Amino acid sequence: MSERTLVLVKPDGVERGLVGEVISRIERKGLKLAAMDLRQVDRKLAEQHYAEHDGKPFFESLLEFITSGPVLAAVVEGPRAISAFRQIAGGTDPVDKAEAGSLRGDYALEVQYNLVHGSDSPESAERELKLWFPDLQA
Ligand code: RTP
Ligand code: MG
Repeated sequence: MSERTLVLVKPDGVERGLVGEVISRIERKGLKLAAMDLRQVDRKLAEQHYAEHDGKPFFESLLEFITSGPVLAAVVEGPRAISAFRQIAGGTDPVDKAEAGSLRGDYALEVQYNLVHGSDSPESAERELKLWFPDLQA
């Protein structure tokens, strides 16, 4: 059964020219792009997207970072797309958690500048897809 996940290439990844690398790995894994959009994230969308982290010490700098430059937002679909993309991304901390061979393991050093986002569960995916792509057909 196919599922959908929200993938973001964060401002660091766009700035460093790694959009193609991210898309390439998604496609090579066998996942499909259902929608894609380069956009500037405003404070409101950033707060809604990262609502679960409200109150944490890194929340404010996370909002500043995600609104600091264009973000590539994509809807990615395929069998087990949510877990499959989390595997491609690697763990949140790019050195201690992300394995070599993952995007974060290969291209990132600091936890805030960890290149990509992927929804972490079916519930998160549903919420985030509504937020970022409200007009997307089911
Ligand atoms: P994401 O939501 O961006 O896909 O990342 P994730 O699930 O792997 O990690 P999550 O726990 O949801 O954290 C969201 C983002 O917040 C930043 N962060 N900074 N300074 C810190 O300790 C810290 N911890 C998390 C990262 O950019 C992380 O991706
Ligand atoms: Mg997360």
